[in-house]
Amino acid sequence: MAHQSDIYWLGVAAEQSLIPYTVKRNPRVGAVVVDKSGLAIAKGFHEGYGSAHAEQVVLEKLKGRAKGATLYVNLAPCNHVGKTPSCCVEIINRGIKRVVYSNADPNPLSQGNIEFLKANGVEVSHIKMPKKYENINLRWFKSFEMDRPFVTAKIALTLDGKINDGSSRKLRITGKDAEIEVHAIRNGCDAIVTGTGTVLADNPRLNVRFPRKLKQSNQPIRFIVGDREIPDDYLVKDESSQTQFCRKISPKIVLEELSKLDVRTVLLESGATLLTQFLNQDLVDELVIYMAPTAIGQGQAIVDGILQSVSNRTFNISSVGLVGNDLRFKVSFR
Ligand code: AOF
Ligand code: ZN
Repeated sequence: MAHQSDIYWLGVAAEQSLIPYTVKRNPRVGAVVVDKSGLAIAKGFHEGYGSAHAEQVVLEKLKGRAKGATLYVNLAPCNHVGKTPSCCVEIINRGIKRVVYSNADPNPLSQGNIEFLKANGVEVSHIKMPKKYENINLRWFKSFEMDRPFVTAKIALTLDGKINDGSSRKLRITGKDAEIEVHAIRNGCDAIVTGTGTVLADNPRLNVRFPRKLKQSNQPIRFIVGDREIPDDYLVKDESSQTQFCRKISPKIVLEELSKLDVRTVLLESGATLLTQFLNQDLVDELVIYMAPTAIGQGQAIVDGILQSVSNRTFNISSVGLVGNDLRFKVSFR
C-alpha cells in the first residue's frame, strides 16, 4: 500500500543518485532508509561500475539498525552476484520490512528480484518517480530496450553548415562556453567514438578536463575507429584514459564491441564520414548541434554524401539554448 510520504522519500533517493559527479557504465542509483517513526536513518548512492550498490551502501551504514525500516531506491534492487553481492539478499538479511522503488531494472540478471523479496516476506511497492527525476537514467534504460549503446552525436558547425574549412588545419568553430559544456556531455557518456581521420587531423585528447580532470577509471573510454595507423605520440594514446581501437569501419560492429565493454552511452565526436554512416544506419539516437555565428564559405558539410535514412524523417528539436555566443540545439530521434 502506498503512503503519502513515499513520493517525497523517492525524491530524496533520486537526489542521492545525483550526488556523484560521474557514474560510468551503470545507472545512477540512490537510496534512503526510513525508520518506523518516519525519520531518515541512512542515505547513500552508487558510484559506478564495480562499486557498491546504493542499497549496500545504506545497509552497511546502518549495521544492525535496519530492522523493520523502509528502504527507498530509484532502481529495483538487484538479485545477482556480479561485481557486488545481491542487494535483495542483503535487504532480507538485514530485516528491511518494506522496499519502495520507482523503476524496474531492465537488466535480465535482475529478473525475479521483486518476487524473491515478496517470497521472503518483504512488502514491495512500485511508485512512479516525481516528474523532475523521471529521466535520470533515460539513456541507460533505452540502451537495454535497443540492446545496444545509446548514441549521442555532437556536431560543431558554422552558419553555412561547415564543420571545417576543407584544409587539414585544425579549426575551432565554437567558443569556450560550448567547449566546457561538451566536457560535461563527455562526462555523462561511457565512451567517446571518433575516426582515425579525425585523430590524425586534429590530434584531440578526447577526455574530460573541465570543470576538473577525472581520474583514468572515471574517464569515458576513447574508441578510435578506422584502419589508419595512429603514431604513438598522439594524445589519444596518453595515459589519461583508456583507449581502444577498432579497425572495422562499421557502426554496428563498433556498438557491438562497445557493448562487450558494458558501455551503455556513447558520444560520437567524429568527422562527416563516420557520422554519415551512423546516421544512414539509423544508429544515432540524439544529435547535439552547436552552431557558431560565423561563416567560412567553403569546407566540408556536416554529412558526407547522401543521407538515406534520415532524409525522409521529421526532426524533432527537443531543446534550444544559447551557450556563450553559440546556438545549441538538440534533435531527438528516440
Ligand atoms: C542495484 N543497486 O545501486 C545499482 C544496480 O556489476 P554489478 O554487480 O555492479 O551489477 C551491475 C548491475 O546491477 C547493473 O547493470 C544494474 O542492473 C544493477 N545496478 N542495482 O540494486 C544499484 N547500481
Ligand atoms: Zn544491487
